[in-house]
Amino acid sequence: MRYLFPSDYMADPSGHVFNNRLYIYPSHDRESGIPENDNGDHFDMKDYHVLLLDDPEQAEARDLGKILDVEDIPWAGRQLWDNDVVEKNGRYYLFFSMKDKTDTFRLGVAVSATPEGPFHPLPDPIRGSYSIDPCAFKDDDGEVYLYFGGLWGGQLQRYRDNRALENACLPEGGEPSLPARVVKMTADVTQFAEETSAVVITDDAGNPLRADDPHRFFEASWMHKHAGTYYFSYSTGDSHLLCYATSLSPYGPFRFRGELLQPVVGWTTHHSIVEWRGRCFLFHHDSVPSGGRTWLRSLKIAELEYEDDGSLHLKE
Ligand code: FUB
Repeated sequence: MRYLFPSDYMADPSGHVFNNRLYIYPSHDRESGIPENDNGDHFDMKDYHVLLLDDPEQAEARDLGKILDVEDIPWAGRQLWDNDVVEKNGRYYLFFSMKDKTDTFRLGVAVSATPEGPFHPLPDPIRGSYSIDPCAFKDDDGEVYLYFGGLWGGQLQRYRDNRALENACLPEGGEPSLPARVVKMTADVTQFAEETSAVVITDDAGNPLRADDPHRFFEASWMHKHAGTYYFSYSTGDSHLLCYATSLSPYGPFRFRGELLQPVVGWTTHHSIVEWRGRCFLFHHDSVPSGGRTWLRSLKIAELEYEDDGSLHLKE
């Protein structure tokens, strides 16, 4: 494991291979002076940069500069959190989470002709979108799916079955946990093509994970496909693990398979998994270089490997 970009604080790395190069789309952490609280107000980010790796062994990623600024987004309130990028028909679509002017998290789209941006935001958030942490996955047939959702500061507990609740409600103890959401996107990749559905994670017996299970979903969805199997990976939030679950369908249900990363320094843990040049890489973050300040995180890269049964773990 090594740090990828020591000269600035960045987090939530979404890695993608475009044109045989590895682009990383992180959140851009900064010191805003806002005190830490459970709403995550101290994560007060204002722009995105894109980083580039030409080679897996390159010591540090290169910063290609700013690709989107909160001031350019017409519906902006505050807090540019995790983002992700997908290519379709030669155009690049950046999905981002941000609070609107009513302090409600929504998902937005910005478009570019190149993976290096700049990205031009659409005037409104995606219709019917809510919560945070979009992950855009293009399947082999060209369909694009968006996975999203996050608890606590990510506001997922304010919704059930795509409807806003009068009062936010977190499941407790033995109740089924609150799942991430998945949705197919329209052909032009700018709107939901259907109602979003639950990303159900089950134990080996097929029972959905419970709210008190340390492996239940919290935030930071990621999807990748390997040998025909869909791998849904995610952060467990307050138990601070990165876990994964697998399915033969992009909609799941996903069977819990294991832990990918143990708790890191800093409250949040977040990641992406990318296959590149015959190898599999984990991009993630921790708060060691900032002395444990959870809102000032640094990017890391590690290598993963598959076993014959499709299980995935950090390479020794
Ligand atoms: O970076 C802000 C938030 O912290 C992300 O959206 C979460 O996944 C967590 O990493």
